[in-house]
Amino acid sequence: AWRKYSAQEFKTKDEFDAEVVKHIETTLARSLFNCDEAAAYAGTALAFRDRLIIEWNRTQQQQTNADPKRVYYLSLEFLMGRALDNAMLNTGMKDIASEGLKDLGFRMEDVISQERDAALGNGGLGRLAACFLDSLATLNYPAWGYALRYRYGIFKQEIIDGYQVEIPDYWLDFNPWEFPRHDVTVDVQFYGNVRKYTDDSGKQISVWENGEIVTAVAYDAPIPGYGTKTTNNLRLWSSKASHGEFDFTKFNSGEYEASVADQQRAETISAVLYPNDSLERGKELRLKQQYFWCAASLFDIVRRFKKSKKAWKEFPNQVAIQLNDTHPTLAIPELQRILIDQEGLEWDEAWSIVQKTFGYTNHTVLPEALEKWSVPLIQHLLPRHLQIIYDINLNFLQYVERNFPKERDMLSRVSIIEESQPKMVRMAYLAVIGSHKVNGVAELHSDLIKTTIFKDFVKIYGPDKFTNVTNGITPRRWLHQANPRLSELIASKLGGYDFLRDLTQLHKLESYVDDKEFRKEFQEIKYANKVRLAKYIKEANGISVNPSSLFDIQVKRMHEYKRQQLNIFGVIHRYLELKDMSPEDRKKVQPRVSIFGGKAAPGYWMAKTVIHLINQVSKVVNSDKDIGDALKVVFLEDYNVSKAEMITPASDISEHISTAGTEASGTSNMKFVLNGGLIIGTCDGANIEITREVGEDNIFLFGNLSEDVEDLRHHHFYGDFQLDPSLDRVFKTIREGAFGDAGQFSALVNSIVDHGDYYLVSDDFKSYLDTQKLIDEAYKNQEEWLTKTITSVARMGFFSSDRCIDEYAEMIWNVEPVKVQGQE
Ligand code: 26W
Repeated sequence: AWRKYSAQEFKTKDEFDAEVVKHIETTLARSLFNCDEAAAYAGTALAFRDRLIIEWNRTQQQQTNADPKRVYYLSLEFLMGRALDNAMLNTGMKDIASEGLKDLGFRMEDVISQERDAALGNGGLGRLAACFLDSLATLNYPAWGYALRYRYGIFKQEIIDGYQVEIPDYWLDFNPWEFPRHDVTVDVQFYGNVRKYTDDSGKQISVWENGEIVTAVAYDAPIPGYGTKTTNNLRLWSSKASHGEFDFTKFNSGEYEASVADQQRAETISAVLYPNDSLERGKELRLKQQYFWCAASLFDIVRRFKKSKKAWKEFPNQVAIQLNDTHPTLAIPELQRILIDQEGLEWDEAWSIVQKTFGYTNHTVLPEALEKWSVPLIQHLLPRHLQIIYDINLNFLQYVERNFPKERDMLSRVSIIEESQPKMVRMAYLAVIGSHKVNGVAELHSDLIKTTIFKDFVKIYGPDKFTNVTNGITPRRWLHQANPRLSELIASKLGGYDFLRDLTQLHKLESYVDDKEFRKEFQEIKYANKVRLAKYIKEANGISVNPSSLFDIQVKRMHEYKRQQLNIFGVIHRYLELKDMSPEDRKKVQPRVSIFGGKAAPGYWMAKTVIHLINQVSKVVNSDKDIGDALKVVFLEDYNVSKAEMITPASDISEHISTAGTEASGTSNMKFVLNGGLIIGTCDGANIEITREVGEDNIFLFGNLSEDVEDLRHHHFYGDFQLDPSLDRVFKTIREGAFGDAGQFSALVNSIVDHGDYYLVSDDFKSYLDTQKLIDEAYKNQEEWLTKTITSVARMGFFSSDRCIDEYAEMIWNVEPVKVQGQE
């Protein structure tokens, strides 16, 4: 691999070891005589951290001096995973460190696995934000991420007796990657009242007062780019009581307990990541989190802008703020409030600045995931913001009325305020109205939002406000780090690792598709990755799987729309077919391992039922002597980023089988193909663009199209449908108790048989089974399969998050890279 620069590198393994030892003995105050893997990890992390700090300081200084337009990515989630391996690869010094650790008696793999995941996210949206930070730094964009410093990330999942159990993820015991900035604080107000008066010049003034103050403290984490000197900043806000340790007046008047309770209430704001990834529950604490984080971040951004002493109209030329879904939408009324109440701007001038500053990314069309907050709740918590939201709405509706005088019924449809009981604030509408661009995350999804949830807004603003930026993934983590041998093989053919910075270069691999030596190595790497996963399955689940079997993987959050139930019903069908066969015939079938993984939101009973069913099927099938290697079923506990890095390179087929029109994009689909696996998928999200790139012959598509979904649901509604006969048989088997007490699964079965089959499992079942058959046949021809996988890898260049970030920079942010100069 390339080496970064001279000033900050370890020139030899001995130099590295000296640094590690120094940190273990001094920073950690530990003796080398009981240096375990945890200490080796800590020493290594601290040694690399020192390197990052120098780069990070230099980047921030130079960006401050150049004072270019910056990007601020507001996301309630950053699913970062581990940092050490990434830091080693990005600085180009992993090889030296491996040698050094070996001398100290440690294996690099073991040291890396000591680190806890930074699991500050639920799934796709949070991991996308993490990939974006990697690309922003690698492409030298001056960019900051803003989020919350949760004390508890996404819960740890344990499977006990086949059921999901949630364990708190307290991850901050030792985190060398964060730097508390006790001097960088913001006081954030809640509750209180608004006092209005007219000043001497006759101007209406609003003062938000008598609220409760909570202090935000900044914690910063360095984000190194790959092969660049840019190291950007991720700023996480932690909440604490505004009066420090405890309230002395209360303490002195004997209210010691009350003062500690106050402190705990303040700290609760940033205590825990909400584990729902698609259901909005309207909890007050969640709204508090959102405002706390938006207010602290905007104060910070405005403070930085004001240092430059530029005129306010320059603000949108210095600042681009991207809203990752509607979670940070309160930033819109907050900036308007700062500009009019605190900086004294006129409404219209302020509003034009606000609109130019924000961009909004939508990640879902599922109605239950669209955020709405009750008017009484906002009135109580943020009284001034509610007034501003009403004023934004009034101006907007007047504009609509002027421009569409004949469409009176449009007004209630597009109003930010839903006239329900209680009234609700529709956050997505506020985000659309307050932004200059709105984007979806894959072509189909961006088309769908224009024809469904934002249809009226396309008419009001014209189509140019709405655009598409198809998601991407960072090839650094998802190829180079997760699959180092494949990365090395590619580098050996492409003349180095440049493809990691320009993934389109992968196309040159196509000329090696017939190269015998290359094919052999490619296949060996896939096999080795499967052996590694098989070993892990044995350790974690006690199940022996044959690495020569077809590995069929579905890992993602558990959700009805993602249809893990379709997959497991397919597995049961396969099991029944195997049972029907003679032992001789059974020997002829393609052996398969069906692997599942994913968390269910703690209150999502149906998703938990599917986990339970998978585990029950696993128990029955794996212990059935008739079946042997022909079929194994595995549920991997606690799927997370670091496990994904091991699992992804080991797939032959991965499943991306959402009901058409429901998965906005998907990003693991891209990761699997980039690592030499094929897809079984529906015509949904980014699967469609993956098909465009790799070619129809290299993907297994099935099922109904999104344009047919509405009709199909109608048929179900009017009782006009026939349950698929194979699915009927599967249900019969479940009802007979083949997988334990049938009562446990009745709600799941009934959702399809009696309650309209909303996700169209029955409608797609036959097509799914037929396609799985095709896959069994195709896999038997290993040479052809290999050709498909190599060709696909070569055609995945489009899906780098670098391409994606360049599109945002050009179409939405209007920002340019700033090259950081280093001392050579
Ligand atoms: C309000 C509760 C809530 C929390 C999170 C609702 C919705 C979310 C996210 C939008 C869920 C999510 O992660 N969406 C995923 O975003 C990915 C990145 O764009 C897409 O690839 C996935 O298709 C989409 O489901």
